[in-house]
Order: sequence, then C-alpha cells, then structure tokens
Amino acid sequence: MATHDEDGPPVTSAGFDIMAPRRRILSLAGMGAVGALLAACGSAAATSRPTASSPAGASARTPASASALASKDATARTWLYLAILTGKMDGKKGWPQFLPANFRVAANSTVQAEIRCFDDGVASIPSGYEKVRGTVGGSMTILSAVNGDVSTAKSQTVQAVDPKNVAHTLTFADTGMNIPIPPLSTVRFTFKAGPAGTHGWQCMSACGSGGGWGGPMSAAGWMKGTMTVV
Ligand SMILES: [Cu+2]
Repeated sequence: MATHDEDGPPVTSAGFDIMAPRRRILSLAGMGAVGALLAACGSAAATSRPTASSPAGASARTPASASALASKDATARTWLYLAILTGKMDGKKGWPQFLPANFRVAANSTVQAEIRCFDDGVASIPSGYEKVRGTVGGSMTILSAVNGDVSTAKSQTVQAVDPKNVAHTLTFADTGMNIPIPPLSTVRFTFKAGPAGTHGWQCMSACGSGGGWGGPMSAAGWMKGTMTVV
C-alpha cells in the first residue's frame, strides 16, 4: 500500500498540502482497524480468541472450562423478549397482539424477561391485576421507552402500577404470575421457569376492539397464549 509519495522526499511541486497522500494512507489504515473490529464481532472471534489466549500449558484447560461455564450459565439463565404491537402495527385494526404469544423458556432456569409495549392505550383491569406477582423479588422495572436501547431511559422498580395506567397484562392463572404493563413502556423482570410443562397466559386488561373480553382477548395468539417450559 505504501507509495513513493510516502517514503520519498516531500513533493513540493503542487505547492500545497504535501501531506495529503500520507493522510489518505492513515485514514485507510484507520478503516482497516474498523474492519478488524467488525470481524472480531463476528464468528471469527469464537475461533481466534482461544488461540490468542492460550499460552503454553493453558490451551487444554481454558476452552474446556470456558465451555463448562457457558453451558452452566445457559442452564441457569435464559432470556425472553416479547413485544406488544398495536392493531396498526400488526395489520389488524383494534387487535393488539403479543409477539410471540406462544414462547418457550428453559426448564429450571432463571428467566430474564423484557416486554416492550408499543401500545399507547390503557384499558380497565379487574381489581388486583395492577400488582406484580410471581417474579423474583415480587417486583419489576419499568423503563419509559420502547425503541432502541432502553437501558438509559428513566426507570423505576415497582411492585404495582397505577390501575388506570395499564395497557395489557401477562397473567398466568396456574402459576399466579402477573405482570401489569403500562402503555409505551418496557418492563423487565426475572422469574423462575420451574420444571418442564405448559402454562397458559391471558391478558387481563380489557383491550382491543372486542368490547371487553371478545376479539383479541379471547383469541389464542393475540391476547392469550402459551409458555412452554422445556
Ligand atoms: Cu391486552
């Protein structure tokens, strides 16, 4: 990549900016560094990292213990991401929808759950469903943002919400877990998945165009669904 411009004597005939070629080379080198960083984020890292970090004697043990840790972590902790779309977003007017409505979590894991509620409307709930139930610590965190990185949004950890400020709930009749979800917010909570089995859930907020408990409320795949623990 080096050119005669870089290593030779300064070229003065142009009369200005004799450093331009060098600058261009430097900026190309910078792009190379970005490329390397991007590559490191991809699958290349998985194979190159152990090689890079295996000094004499450690090579046999490091990958083994690392993968043991990884599998232990995978068993102990799983993640669950749900979104609640408006009827406009899912294409069926007046029919908000949990996405996915049917989901799986790993048996006996601690599930880190996040639900992003893109619905901006509230709906009435039966008394008691404003309370957070069945989560680790009996609480959840509400972040007042739904798009992009919500981690920096204003947040509060609560054990209940204002019953007049609920868009939807994620409610399990059998386990008793209840998550009241305010409009245009992200909620985060942790729960124990328990042993393998199937649990039905239902939104307890009379949402959508079904006049209370009809429409999406009584439709599997919309405001009711199944959590399968496997
Ligand atoms: Cu609902």
